[in-house]
Amino acid sequence: MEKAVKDVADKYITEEGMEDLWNVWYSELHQGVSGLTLRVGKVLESTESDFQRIEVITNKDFGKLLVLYGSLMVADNDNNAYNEMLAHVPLFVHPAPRRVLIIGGGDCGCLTEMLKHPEVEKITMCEIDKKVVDTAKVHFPALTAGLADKRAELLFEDGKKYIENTDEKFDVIVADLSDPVGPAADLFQKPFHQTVFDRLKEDGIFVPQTESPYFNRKTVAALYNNLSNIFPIARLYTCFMPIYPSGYWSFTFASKQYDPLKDFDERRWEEQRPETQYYNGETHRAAFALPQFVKNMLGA
Ligand code: SPD
Repeated sequence: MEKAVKDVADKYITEEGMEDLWNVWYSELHQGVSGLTLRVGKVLESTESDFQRIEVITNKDFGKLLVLYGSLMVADNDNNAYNEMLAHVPLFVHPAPRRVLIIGGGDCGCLTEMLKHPEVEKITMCEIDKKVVDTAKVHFPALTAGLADKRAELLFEDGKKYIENTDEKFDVIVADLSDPVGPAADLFQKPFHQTVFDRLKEDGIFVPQTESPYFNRKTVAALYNNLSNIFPIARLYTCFMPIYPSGYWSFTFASKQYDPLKDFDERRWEEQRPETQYYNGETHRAAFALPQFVKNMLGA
């Protein structure tokens, strides 16, 4: 008998270091050369809708994460900045935001945030992909809580068709979109923005998410340029979102009358103080202070 075999002959046989070999990583590349990597705890969903792949995974730092077409959308521990800045910035500037439209918004986080405003009488959310909302209801109940509010109307249809065909006029419209790819791409184009302008009341405000000022420079600049050509007031603002490319994200405040700083109703915010994690009077103002490289990019 060889010596190695003799040594283990009467021992309990086990292989050290194989107790837990789960070593699954989520990796999202930005333009193929750099990106964000997360160690996956569990894969809770992996499916496809008529429009896109849908995944829900878990990670120790971020909790549950929703991934659409391989791109991180929301996480338990990283959604507040995006949803709150998209929701509260226009709603604390408009003096009477009664009628609101959300284009997209499938995880419902923005809807739930906007419903914290008592002035809001009705919010229509027009989302093309019912499966995203159904998935969010199962895995992100805190984000979808607003669906139980009588003021929320949920439509499953193409936001572009909806806005082209509705006769309604809105005080505030937000575009809570994924990225300018696939079915959402039309919602980043100038003709859509012109239709949004036409569907706003005479003092209406439009806020779309406008991508990363670092990784999506051309897109950010083109969106800003288009919106500046349509709306009398267009101001870019930003927030910190670790799960999005570069962690630095932008929105554009496009408005017929109101200025996001001069007309910010800070007193109303002080009185109401909806429960938030990121938004407050200071972050509202600070979000419009832009680094020089972003100003240069916008020609602002
Ligand atoms: N690349 C990810 C960009 C996501 C921006 N919008 C997310 C919408 C979540 N409601």
